[in-house]
Amino acid sequence: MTAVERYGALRVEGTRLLGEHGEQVRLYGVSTHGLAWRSDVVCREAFEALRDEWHINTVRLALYTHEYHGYCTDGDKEELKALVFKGIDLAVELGLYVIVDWHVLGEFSPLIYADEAVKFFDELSSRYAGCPNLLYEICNEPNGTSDWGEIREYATRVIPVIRRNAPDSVVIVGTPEWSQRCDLAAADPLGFKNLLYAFHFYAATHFDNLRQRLRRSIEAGLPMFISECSITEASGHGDLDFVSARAWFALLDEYHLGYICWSFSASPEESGVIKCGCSKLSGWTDDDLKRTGHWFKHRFLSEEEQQGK
Ligand code: IDC
Repeated sequence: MTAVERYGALRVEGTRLLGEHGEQVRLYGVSTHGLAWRSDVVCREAFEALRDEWHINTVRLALYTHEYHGYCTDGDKEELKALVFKGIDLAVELGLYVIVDWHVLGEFSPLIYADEAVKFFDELSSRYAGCPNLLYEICNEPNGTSDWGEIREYATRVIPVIRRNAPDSVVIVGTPEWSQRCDLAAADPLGFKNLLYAFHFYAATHFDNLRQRLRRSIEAGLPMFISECSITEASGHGDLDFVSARAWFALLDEYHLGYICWSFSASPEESGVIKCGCSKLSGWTDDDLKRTGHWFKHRFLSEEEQQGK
């Protein structure tokens, strides 16, 4: 039975993500690198192998807005959109959940491309209205001077557009400082139902003070989702920190938080889980994986044991 057959349409109640029959759901899986950067992983072979060999239940499609042939800069809009649709259609076929990530990063503020976002999410949500597989992530990592007020303004423009077409959809909202200031959102949450707030961590850079911040926000009632994480440094490079990773995942386990690994790619940095030069789209052996790849693959495989399937 696939994850979507099992849990169906998702909803948020309190701090918990629930399936159609009221059971708590943990989403876990991988994010693509920028879709314009390595599009070949958006194919049936890779998604099916991720599901069947790594036992993930969710794929995140990272649509950079600004850099890497960004959707709002020099990217080919139609091509990128077609890739997003292809990724969603594959997820539907394979019973995976799929997150479409409007990858705000280099432009700092989600307001910069808010008009484009409204157009994009309107088209997406009308095309996939009623699709239980799809979650909408409206701004990856606001940063720089972008504060919660700006994100609130942006979210208040974009969420109603999505909800007009897909009233019950789950929407993931980023927070200031690279989706780490969940405390600001917890102090002033948005007035929409079925929201998850994003928190991102890179275990070799982010430690206990941020774990405490995440814990306090959940305890304050904010529903959280880890839409990006790795066990590397925040640069995506550097040494791995297995001790910090263990502490992070103990916290995630305590609250049954969903998480997505950045990134399923052969990018040169350590966070790209596939070794550089490996172009396989399935059947990755241990030799094909970086240490991050080994770690996440084993983590995913242990999810099922934990959940007693
Ligand atoms: C990184 C990519 C890297 C790329 C860079 C561009 O791994 O190849 O050169 O973006 O800025 C994030 C971001 C995510 C980053 C990742 C690792 O959401 O886009 O990817 N990271 O640095 N936040 C914290 C870390």
